[in-house]
Amino acid sequence: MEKKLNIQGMSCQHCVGRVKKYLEAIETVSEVHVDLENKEAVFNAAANMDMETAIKTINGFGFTAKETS
Ligand SMILES: [Cu+2]
Repeated sequence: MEKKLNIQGMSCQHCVGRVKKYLEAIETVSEVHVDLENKEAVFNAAANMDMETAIKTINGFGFTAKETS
């Protein structure tokens, strides 16, 4: 299913790459698109994906992530 995260604090393509690489490494995640301008990550994931851990990890990078769908 499609998941969306609003991610505040990304300032350049390096930030985007960091989030993208992390999400792509999650087993059930595919089709990751991270958009700097829209401050958004859109991807496909299993319904039972551990979103809480993903958000905590992204926040650990210094960003502020919030699930929007
Ligand atoms: Cu950056």
